[in-house]
Amino acid sequence: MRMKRIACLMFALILLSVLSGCAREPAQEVSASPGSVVVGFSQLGAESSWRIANTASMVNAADSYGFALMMENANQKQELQIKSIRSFIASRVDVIVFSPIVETNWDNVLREARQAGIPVILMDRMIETADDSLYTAYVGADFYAEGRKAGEYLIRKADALGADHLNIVEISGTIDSTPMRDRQRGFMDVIGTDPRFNVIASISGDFLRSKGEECMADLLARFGPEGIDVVYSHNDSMTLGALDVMEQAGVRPGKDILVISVDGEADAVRALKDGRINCIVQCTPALGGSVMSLVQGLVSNRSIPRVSHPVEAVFSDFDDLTDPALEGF
Ligand code: GZL
Repeated sequence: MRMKRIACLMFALILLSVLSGCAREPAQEVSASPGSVVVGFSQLGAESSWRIANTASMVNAADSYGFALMMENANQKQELQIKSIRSFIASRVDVIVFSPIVETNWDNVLREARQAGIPVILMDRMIETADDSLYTAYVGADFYAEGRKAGEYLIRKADALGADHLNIVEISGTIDSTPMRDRQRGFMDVIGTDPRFNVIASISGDFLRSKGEECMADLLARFGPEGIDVVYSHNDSMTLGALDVMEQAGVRPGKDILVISVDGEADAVRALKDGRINCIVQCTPALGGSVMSLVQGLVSNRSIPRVSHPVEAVFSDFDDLTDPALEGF
């Protein structure tokens, strides 16, 4: 019966995605044994190495738990995430997991999930809602702490350099996303009252490498290499784009302009070791194990923690960067 139900679910999902003409990718199901738990997972996109590693973490963890994972990729479109959640509800999955691309406008579809008796786990990003009962748990980084860590590094660096005035430009992530909002808020709460620091611009690169390049080119055109002392970029993909543009302009990133980044992907860690990035605040994509552990708790009728944050570090030019264990994801 269970396998017949999953087969029907798959047919229904494929049919839905064809009929709805939506661009979301049809559900990819991780094979599972009959009678397994079915998890509906809406992933927001594939915008960065972080996101790709995060998806792999979810797929691997579902497989290790023996769960059937119905995964749909929304290609950076909230409306496609909402469609996916509705299709999971129609398919009567056991648990819904999703990474909300932005914080707002989720109440209606999450009320439908609650009405259907399907628990929802937020993975990686939060939602803004007046009704906390719309989701059961959040698994993901403390982005405010990440922003604070970036600010604390900059204060330490300014102290070490004896700098008395630093112009900062911020290349932020997807507007209204939790990491963008909280990495900015945490950073500003640490450096905002220090007279040495002046944030002269903040523009969004949407977590994309290509837009990180565009942002850096725009900032250099507006302020000139001499007018910028620090780049604070909300993820490594945008940072790596910005490094290329700085070097094409004759700037030595990490020396002429300080570079602070977030995530910890392998190419960025290599740039850190090469002195092209000064600080990386770690943001781990490996959330799948924690998510599936909560799913196991839910289907076993155990109580589960409301918020789960991974332990995350900071890597910088104050550290011994020769450690081979420091390699990124
Ligand atoms: C953070 C995650 C962010 C990463 C980016 O948990 O939401 O989205 O920092 C990714 O690389 O695109």
